[in-house]
Amino acid sequence: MKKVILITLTSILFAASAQATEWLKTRFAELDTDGNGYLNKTEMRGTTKQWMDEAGMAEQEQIKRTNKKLVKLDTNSDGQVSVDEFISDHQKNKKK
Ligand SMILES: [Ca+2]
Ligand SMILES: [Ca+2]
Repeated sequence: MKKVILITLTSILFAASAQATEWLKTRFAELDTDGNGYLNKTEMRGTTKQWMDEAGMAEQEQIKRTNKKLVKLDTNSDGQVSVDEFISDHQKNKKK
């Protein structure tokens, strides 16, 4: 009986994380406006502009923070964020 519960739980968790990955991929595709599979600085702004505007942040501060976020996401330092870098950052955040 215990084993059945464990298997059920594992498949629920797996489904949830697969769904989250799918969601992130969709989100990434929306942000990647030129569709080259990478987010550059301009496209990254699309991820942060709305909430930064809402937070009342000045333009210069917004750009500074966005660039910082890009550097953080860009684990292989090629100046762009790939879909893998994008997804693994979200997974890292979840573990915290
Ligand atoms: Ca792009
Ligand atoms: Ca990169």
